[in-house]
Amino acid sequence: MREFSIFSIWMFINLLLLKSSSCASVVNPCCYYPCENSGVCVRFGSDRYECDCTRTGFYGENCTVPEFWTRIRLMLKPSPTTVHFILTHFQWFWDFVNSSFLQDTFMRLVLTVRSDLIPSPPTYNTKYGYLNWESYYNISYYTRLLPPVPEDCPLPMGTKGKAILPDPKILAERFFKRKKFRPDPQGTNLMFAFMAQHFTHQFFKTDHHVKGSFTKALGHGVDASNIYGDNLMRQLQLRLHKDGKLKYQLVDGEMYPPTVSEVPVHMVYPEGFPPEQRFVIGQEIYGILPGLTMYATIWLREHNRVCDVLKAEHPTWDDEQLFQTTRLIIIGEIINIITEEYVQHLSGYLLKLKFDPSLLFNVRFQYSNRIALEFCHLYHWHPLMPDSFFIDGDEITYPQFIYNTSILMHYGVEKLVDAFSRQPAGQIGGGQNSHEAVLKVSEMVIRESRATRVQPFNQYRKKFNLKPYTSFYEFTGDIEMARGLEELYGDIDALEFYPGVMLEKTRPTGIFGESMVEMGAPFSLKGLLGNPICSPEYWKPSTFGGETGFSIVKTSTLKKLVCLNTKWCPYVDFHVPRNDEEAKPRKPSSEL
Ligand code: ACD
Repeated sequence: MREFSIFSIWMFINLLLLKSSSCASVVNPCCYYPCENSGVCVRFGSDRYECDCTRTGFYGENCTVPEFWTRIRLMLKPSPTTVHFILTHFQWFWDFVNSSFLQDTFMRLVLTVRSDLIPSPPTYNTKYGYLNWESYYNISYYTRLLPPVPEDCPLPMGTKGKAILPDPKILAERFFKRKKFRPDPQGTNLMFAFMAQHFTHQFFKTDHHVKGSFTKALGHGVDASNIYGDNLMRQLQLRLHKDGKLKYQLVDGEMYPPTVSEVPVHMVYPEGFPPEQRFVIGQEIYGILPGLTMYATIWLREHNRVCDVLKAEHPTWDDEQLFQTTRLIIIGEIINIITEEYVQHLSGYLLKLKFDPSLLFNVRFQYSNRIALEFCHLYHWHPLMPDSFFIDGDEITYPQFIYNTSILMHYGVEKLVDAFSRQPAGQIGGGQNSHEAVLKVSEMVIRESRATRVQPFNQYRKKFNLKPYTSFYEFTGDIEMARGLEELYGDIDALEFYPGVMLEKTRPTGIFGESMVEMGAPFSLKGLLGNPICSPEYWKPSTFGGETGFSIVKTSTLKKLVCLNTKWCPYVDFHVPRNDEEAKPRKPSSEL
């Protein structure tokens, strides 16, 4: 009896070992990414898969055969390079378009073509590579466009490339670190760079303490939480509770954010930093750079200015209604400025981009948004940062600039805006343009993308209807960089997502390459127009307190935002001065 049971245990262990070794030799077929054209790979048994091609426009085992209308569409569809060329050339044509009904037609096309690429409702997240309720419902996760690389793949990027991915430190040193400052050929300045940082940190707030790509920004879009705080407790602390306004301090008659001595909320400052210099802002990290504190001050002033405008029209409204309505106006202003000036600038298009939510009222569009991990990663645009900062004739180094709130008080908003609008920012794409002070961030993104098993760059190229690159040389155009990447990654299909969007060859005179635009634009436009204020139910005067508030939203510009809140109007733009007139120094008497 005893012998029998020992034998059976031995047999059982052998069977287990056999089973596990036979499983180990079978590669999960989804690791080969066999399903094309957004087909979904589902594993059956241990070695079989099926591609679900439903509504992809393709059929066949791997969703590779186009249906009739797909074939026609593909034949007629111009390449992204052709579309970009047309949009950035033929001034006479675009002058005509911009002054006719055709502007609306083109703008609608841009919005729909781009946002159709974003799944809505959202799909996967870092924990779930298949659809499920938790991943839809739990908004603490960033969503993802592509599921994670399956855990059981033989290689880190699936089935191609090296068994060990390159050291992020080496990648950063060799391919990201600046050799010599390369200004952006599109003329981007630091006013743009700080706007990018100020604006995006309302919806990119990765919770680094929790594994699995969690975000602290639960609004998943433009909610102005960088101004009002990302939770109700913080918002209530920041509010004056009178006339809808936010708390402030006056210094020489000018409005600045209050300090932690007056408003005890959590802000990130170095240990020992004097409390009277710790500004309190909606976003807890905005004390780090004077450019962010400057924007926080401008938006604080704008909020309180709009409250006065509303109060004059609605003397019966209580603090709450004034606050809430002003917040919606501020959100509208942000979306308008970002669409018509910020994205316009980035695009380099001659088509004049227009913020008009009603363009989508008669097409299929969902008013919701979920921030994606891939969007968060691709938006790490640290090459924008210069070697040092020039303000009013002074050169300021990084150690003098970081966590120095006195810079804002010392120069004032006007001089900072003027200086930042004149100083060129670095070109984002093409590699080797990140200042040493920010190099760690690229390393961090790469590490995080590995921890979250982000699929290879070429898989994302396909997801966004771009041809996958066939060689590193085709990808960078730089023989030395191509050789280096090849040596480290071994296969172009194993190149990671973030190095992919950042190191790709830039378009001629462009701020970045094709992939950044083709992948960034869909996330952006869906996020901007998917905001509830853009829906037919909200987009009407009453939402904004009447025609006055509605008009503030519809006519907002970066220049008005600054100059309605400063004593004199500095040079203010997302582009460095284009001509002698713009380059002329501004004086305190300058008018709007
Ligand atoms: C188009 C318009 C031009 C797009 C040009 C560049 C896009 C590249 C990256 C993203 C750019 C801006 C991001 C702006 C706003 C983000 C809003 C997010 C809201 C949640 O060709 O389509």
